[in-house]
Amino acid sequence: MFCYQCEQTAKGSGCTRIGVCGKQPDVAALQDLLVYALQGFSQVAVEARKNHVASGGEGAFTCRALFSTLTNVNFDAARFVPMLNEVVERRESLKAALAAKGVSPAWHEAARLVPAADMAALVPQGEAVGIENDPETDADIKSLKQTVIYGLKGVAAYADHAEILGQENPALYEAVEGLLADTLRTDMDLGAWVQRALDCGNANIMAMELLDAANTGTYGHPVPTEVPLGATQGKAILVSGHDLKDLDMLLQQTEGTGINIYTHGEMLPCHGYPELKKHEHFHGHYGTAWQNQLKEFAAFPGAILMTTNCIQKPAESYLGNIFTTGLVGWPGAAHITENGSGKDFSAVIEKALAMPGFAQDEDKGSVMVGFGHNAVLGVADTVIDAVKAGDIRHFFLVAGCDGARPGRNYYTEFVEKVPEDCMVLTLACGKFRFFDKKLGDIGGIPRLLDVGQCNDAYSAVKIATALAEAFDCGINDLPLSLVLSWYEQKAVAILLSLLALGVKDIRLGPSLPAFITPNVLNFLVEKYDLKPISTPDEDLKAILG
Ligand code: FSO
Ligand code: SF4
Repeated sequence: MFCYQCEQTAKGSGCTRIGVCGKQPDVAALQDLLVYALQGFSQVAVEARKNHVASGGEGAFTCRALFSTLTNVNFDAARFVPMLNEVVERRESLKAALAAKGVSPAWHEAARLVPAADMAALVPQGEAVGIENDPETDADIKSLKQTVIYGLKGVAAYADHAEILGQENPALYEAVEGLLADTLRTDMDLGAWVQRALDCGNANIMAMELLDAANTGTYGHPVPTEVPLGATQGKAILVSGHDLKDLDMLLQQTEGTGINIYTHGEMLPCHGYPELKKHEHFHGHYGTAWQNQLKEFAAFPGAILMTTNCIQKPAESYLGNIFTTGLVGWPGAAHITENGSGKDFSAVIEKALAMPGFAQDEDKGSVMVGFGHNAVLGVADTVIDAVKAGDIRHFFLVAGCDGARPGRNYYTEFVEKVPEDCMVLTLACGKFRFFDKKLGDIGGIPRLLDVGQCNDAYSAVKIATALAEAFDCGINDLPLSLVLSWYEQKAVAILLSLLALGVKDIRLGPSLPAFITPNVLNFLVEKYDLKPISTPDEDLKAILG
């Protein structure tokens, strides 16, 4: 196997024997085969659009399948087989409709792929189309091509979350399929690939905007909300991942059962949504970021529901208590499927009722969430006045993923050292490095504002754009600095979006992507002033002068 799509890749260069994330070689091969099949499928889908052949949900399917290959989503080899077969079924039906219109171009090999009949033969088939066997010889083009593929995995994740809540945009699907089809091309120069990477960033803005509309349209705009960090006596279910609808369904199905619902990791911001927080048994938040789940899940005295990434190999002690749903999967963990009219979480509920629950109340303080674009822009006048009066000197967006590798305490130290006349906006699971710090307020506005999940990066973009408008300047002229941490491919998509918006001077850590070549990095440094993090002191000094 060879995989270098995430930040924790082995030796900073690539996982070759087994993934640091726990991905086995067979899963790696099946993911590569699925991506290859989707590249071919996209070539056919692009042709179908051009020829007005009716779409039967190809875009949504492509996103769903692509999302399943994102880091820490699905580790269950068997789940990839029906997806591969569905790619081929859908592809052949589009081809037949095209042929009926007299359109039968020369399809790329990927668009003619026939998956082998059994697992033993599928794995070598996947290995043959892995990154190492990419016929592309130009290292920089290969680097940008992989950047586009990884960015598209992130776009697909956002599009899938939005689709689950009924929000779709044909222009977004068209962009995803067009870009994925282009990744099969061998006739594009470096400039064209740079453009594709920026196009991927723009597609991601569309996806994030759609997801924002889906989340806020369904559950209301998040409002500032205090979330208890301890526990309350009684039976309990812990929900992790990112999916709001799964949480909503679970909250409804546990109403009146006496079970309290807790969030873990990226589900924390869900407490700010009016239509979710209205449930009295939606108690609070338990634990921190995804990489601490082995310890935190093992100690949780109830059932656990994993709705999306990031799942880690469950310890034996809680394998029987953890349930997966949606695209997330782990071999041996019980999986809850969609049954046509929703999901039936009774197995999770039964498990929670059979488990001890919390014997007593545990008070561990609280944190504030709910500072999405609507809440922050609601106090925009106060913020703008505070900036003009010199009460707020600078804004820092300290955002992105958390992870297991060392070096991430940079972000804790950075936030601790941000001067008191500066605000910190944060989003995604990297916030758990400092989310419970009491940073006080400036003129009644908390200095630490939790904008939401990584899925809410659009909120940060909207806040920055609105501030730039208010000050009649560009985003790069604002007293705003972006200090980002990345781990998986949603972060790649967000970075490409920021570059597409022309945002400069981003600091990125804890290490740079292994799939970026020195030449591509030089280009990013020269054109966008992108830089790796150094030390909190040096970076703060460089930013604040
Ligand atoms: Fe974190 Fe994982 Fe949300 Fe990522 S839980 S690391 S960017 O997959 O999704 O922030
Ligand atoms: Fe390695 Fe990351 Fe790929 Fe997992 S997703 S195999 S850790 S590079």
